[in-house]
Amino acid sequence: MNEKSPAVRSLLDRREFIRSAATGATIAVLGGGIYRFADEVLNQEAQAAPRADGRPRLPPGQRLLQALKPMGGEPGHPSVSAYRLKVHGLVKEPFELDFRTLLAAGAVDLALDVHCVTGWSVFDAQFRGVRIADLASRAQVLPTAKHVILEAAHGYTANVPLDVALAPQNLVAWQLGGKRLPEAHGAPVRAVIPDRYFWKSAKWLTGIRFVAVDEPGYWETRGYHNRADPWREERYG
Ligand SMILES: Nc1nc2c(c(=O)[nH]1)N[C@H]1C(S)=C(S)[C@@H](COP(=O)(O)O)O[C@H]1N2
Ligand SMILES: [Mo]
Repeated sequence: MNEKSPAVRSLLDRREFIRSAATGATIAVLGGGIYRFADEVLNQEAQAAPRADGRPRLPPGQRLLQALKPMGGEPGHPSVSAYRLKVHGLVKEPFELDFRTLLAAGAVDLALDVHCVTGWSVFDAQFRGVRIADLASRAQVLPTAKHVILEAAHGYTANVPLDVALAPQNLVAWQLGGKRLPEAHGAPVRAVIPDRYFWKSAKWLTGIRFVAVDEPGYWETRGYHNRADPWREERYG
């Protein structure tokens, strides 16, 4: 394999090509050579294309997949009619939304990169949801709040500092890839915190609680890193 030949480089600039490379397709290039592009080529391209903040798009030690992998967990109640999201804790105006009200609370469609601690990442996963920041401003978070606890079915929780939680790419999401979120991925509603390892993205979300003192969650109390920044490889605590 010759990654540096100009023909290969120019092909690599084309998105469509990158997609076919991801499938491991065999490609004939100018000059008659046949190159089989393994996933590593795509991963090297991903490493080379930095984010707006200058970080490599693919964090260290991660490998790109084409779609989210269901990683398990104990699902909550699947029914949308029974669904409630509670926004509470250190806020001036706590509130609860049912599914219909949530859908009408200012939905956005975002293409988000996610990074699982087990080593896979997905680029541009299409989520529809409401920004956590919008829910927070509606609740009027008190100045004493410093951390956010994402609460899910069966007592699963994940913690993030308030400033991290309020980043504009963080969602409470009910659609993935233009379709209703599959149950395995957290239906009816999950959190998405793309810039932290994916365990922070609580599936089967039931509440967002603002607190003064940090509360390490399900994985954070089982040996995983409290901050979980994929670019620092904060996998284990
Ligand atoms: N409620 C709940 N949320 C959860 C989990 C869980 O077990 N329960 N697992 C976490 C972990 S470890 C990961 S990697 C992601 C996986 O999300 P996915 O199954 O949609 O890929 O969900 C996170 N959210
Ligand atoms: Mo995970």
